[in-house]
Amino acid sequence: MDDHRSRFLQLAIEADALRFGEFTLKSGRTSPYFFNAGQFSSGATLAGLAGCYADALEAAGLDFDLLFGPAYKGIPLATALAFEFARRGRDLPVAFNRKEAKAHGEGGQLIGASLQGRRVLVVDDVITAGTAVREALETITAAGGEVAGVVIALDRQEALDPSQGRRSAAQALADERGIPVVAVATLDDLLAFASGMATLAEWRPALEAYRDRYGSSD
Ligand code: OMP
Repeated sequence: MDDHRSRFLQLAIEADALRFGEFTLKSGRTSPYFFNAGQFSSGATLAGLAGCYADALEAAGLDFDLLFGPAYKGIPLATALAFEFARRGRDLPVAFNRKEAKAHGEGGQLIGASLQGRRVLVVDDVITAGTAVREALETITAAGGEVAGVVIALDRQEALDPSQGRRSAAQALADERGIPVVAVATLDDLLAFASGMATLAEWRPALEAYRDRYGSSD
């Protein structure tokens, strides 16, 4: 497993951002695990996470010139990643949106650098069905940006409707929009990581059963 994958999973477990038990997802599915990026809630944990995103992007060789963090969870992620790239010698513009458009002051829905004519990378936390990321793509296009790709911390590798084929939501999005979707780690990586950790071994059967039921084949 690439270093950034295991480093990210280790960090997520230490920060309590990856939890095991019984969770109801936005899709209504009951999942034996949940990823809560909001638990990366200190400078050091965000810096560690941003390093994992940057390594995954460098490994994937993506080309982009602006970072976009969808409200709310993408905002600190894109900002931390911009700091990390600056630390590595690349100063990138960063922007994000409000959930509610502001009618007074500077107005509008977007904050930060202009998206006009830029190759925009969406920086978000997780893809299950891909609904949240799809909304971000609409915002970017409406603001005159070109979507260069998507980076997420965790790809849950779920098929939208397993009876209709086993393509993952992330892959479906990549095919539909013709853009790369890069994940720091996937459910498969989590399963591999869990086999090497005694404390996670008890959750492996539930994770595998979930993967069998809802998982993609890609
Ligand atoms: P999709 O829009 O279905 O891709 O789901 C992404 C959203 O689901 C995230 O932005 C979260 O609101 C939520 N979520 C998590 O944060 N972590 C998970 O492990 C699973 C979900 C989820 O509900 O599917």
